[in-house]
Amino acid sequence: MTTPPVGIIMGSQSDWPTMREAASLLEELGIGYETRIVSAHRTPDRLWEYGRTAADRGLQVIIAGAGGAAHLPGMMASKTRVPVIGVPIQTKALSGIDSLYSILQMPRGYPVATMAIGAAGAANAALMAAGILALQDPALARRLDEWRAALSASIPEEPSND
Ligand code: RP5
Repeated sequence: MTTPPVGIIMGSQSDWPTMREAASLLEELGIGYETRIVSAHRTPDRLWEYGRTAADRGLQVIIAGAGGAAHLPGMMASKTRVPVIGVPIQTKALSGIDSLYSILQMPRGYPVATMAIGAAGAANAALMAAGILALQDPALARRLDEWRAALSASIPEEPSND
């Protein structure tokens, strides 16, 4: 089976309602992806194996969502040179601030491109991945430009009372 360009990984099944936002935007833009549950704490061997093989398998971008002590994106970045985009999942206890800080504050040398907390962050992760892939893919670049133009055109010039 050929490897799609994007890997969407998440720490738990409970992250999927958020990470689905990334998956559906990739679909809208015609970008192939795979999905895996990979937990830094509960399945560390799976994390290591995914990171160890990511570049050789042909993955070009990894979108990693995790919540709470959200070590998945950073640990994945430590294991592969494939760019990692981190999505902080909104949490009940601390509203996702815990996830955000866990993902954002990487030490020099192992970056994670950190998105906003929650669904908007997951959607933007897909758009960020699309922008990276579009650098080498003119057809995707056109689709992404069209998507952006359509969003822009959907914003009314004046507020409505309805
Ligand atoms: C993290 O712990 C996951 O990314 C998830 O956001 C959080 C809670 O996981 P569950 O207890 O819902 O499985 O590893």
